[in-house]
Amino acid sequence: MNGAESLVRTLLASGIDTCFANPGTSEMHFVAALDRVAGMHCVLGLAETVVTGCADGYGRMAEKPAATLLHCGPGFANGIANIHNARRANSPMVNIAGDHATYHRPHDAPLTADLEGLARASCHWVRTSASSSRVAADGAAAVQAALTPPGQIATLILPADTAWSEAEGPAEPLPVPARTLVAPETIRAVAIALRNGQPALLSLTGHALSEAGLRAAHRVASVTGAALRGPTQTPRMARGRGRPPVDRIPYVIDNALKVMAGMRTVVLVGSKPPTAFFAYPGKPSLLSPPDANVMVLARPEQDAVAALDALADELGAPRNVPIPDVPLPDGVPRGAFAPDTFAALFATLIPENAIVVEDAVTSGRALFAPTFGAAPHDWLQITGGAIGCGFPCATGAAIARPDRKVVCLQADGAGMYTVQALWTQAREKLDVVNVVFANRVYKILHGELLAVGAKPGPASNELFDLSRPDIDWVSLSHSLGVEAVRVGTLEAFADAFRAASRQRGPRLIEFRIG
Ligand SMILES: Cc1ncc(C[n+]2csc(CCOP(=O)(O)OP(=O)(O)O)c2C)c(N)n1
Repeated sequence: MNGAESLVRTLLASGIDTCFANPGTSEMHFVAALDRVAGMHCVLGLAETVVTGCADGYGRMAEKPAATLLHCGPGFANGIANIHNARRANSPMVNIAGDHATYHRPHDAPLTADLEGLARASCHWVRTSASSSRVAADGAAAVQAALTPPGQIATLILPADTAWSEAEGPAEPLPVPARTLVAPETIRAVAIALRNGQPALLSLTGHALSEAGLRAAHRVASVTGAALRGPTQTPRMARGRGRPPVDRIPYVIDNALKVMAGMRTVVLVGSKPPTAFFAYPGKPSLLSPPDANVMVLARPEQDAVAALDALADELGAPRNVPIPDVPLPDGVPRGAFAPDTFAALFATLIPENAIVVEDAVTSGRALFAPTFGAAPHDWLQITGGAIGCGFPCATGAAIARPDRKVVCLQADGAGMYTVQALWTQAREKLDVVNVVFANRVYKILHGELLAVGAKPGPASNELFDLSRPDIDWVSLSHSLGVEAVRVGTLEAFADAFRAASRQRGPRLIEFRIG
């Protein structure tokens, strides 16, 4: 058996059965090993940023890593933006990055690059296999690193000769550390701070946004009056009817500051101190009032759910606190697209148990509160601000959970970064309804220009405008194998969305705005 086969067998033994790939010559022995060993679902992505975005969505929904197969430094570099989003989501991921044979590197052939440097800059764990006999053990260590709480990006670099030379055999899976428990004195200290009755906010992320985590946080809120907030961009959150209605910290800094204003205690539950997305002249970076007491209940790698429940017990909260019924917005919105009327409509359309993946930028701003009363669903957002996460993340989520409907809400500018993922959805016959908000402009950047104190002019108009030519999403989608329709009103959208949801398989709805 060669090193590549020892690695494929090790990955399978460690529970990895899905590989998102865009291979090249240095990965040929890995591909040949995939031919010899049954059990790996191999999924082709037509750009590395699609491959890594798929692995992100997969990791968030499967709660275990997929492997990616990437080609040398340039291929890895193409994948970094969505590795970055995955890292911010604490998605588990194992990248197998093929590279030149060890003896070929000194000759500086065209694809030679500082692959290890690129990987170190973007991943939690990086190792270059030194020999074919090490590959299997390195593979097992990579999976262990990826599964180490709260979830990590591991990259194993595989020089071609370590893949094709003789190896002894696969390695056994390595033990995965459990989430550590929060110390009782930390829980008591937070309870004391919350008992003083002054305005407090719990900033939740990671598995604190699971249904169990949100229910535990809801118990804490019921006896302390503390506000609950998720991050501006949530990795995955259990939402809808029967789940505590928790909003996120707004993106727009003035709105975020309003949410945080007057807070005397801010409790971090798996999260970092709430921070503005960008610096704006004359505005603070940190969103909590400067004199607030910022306390850590649980670090990201700790068991935040157990900590929240222990905190609720310490505070004497009842075990079961009823979740308020949040009514759906009144009326059936009609007419042209607007973020708030779309949100009110979408709340009535979310399929039961759907996975909603959102990279909708300005079109998605108003979606959270109106959908509190929607059918139960999970919501995944672009976590690292590197736009172009939606299509691939939805693709990976659909592969992880073929039993659930996936809805991808995608802004058009962001969508053009990774539109190739639609082809993978068609190839894999995935059950995804893609909605593209075709406003034909980088709308957010007009607001950002003003927010940093600059003025619009010919250059900004030219650089933010996506028309001339208009992108024809229906033709584009058809050419990639996904049936598509165009709508221009909310009522037409509702009809198209219901029709798409009734069928299995990928669909795209272009919502023409303006
Ligand atoms: C990888 C990456 N490149 C560039 C940007 C800067 N950027 C932020 S939003 C944006 C445009 C978003 O436009 P669109 O997706 O059409 O959404 P809209 O603003 O129209 O709602 C750009 C280019 C970014 N965030 N990430």
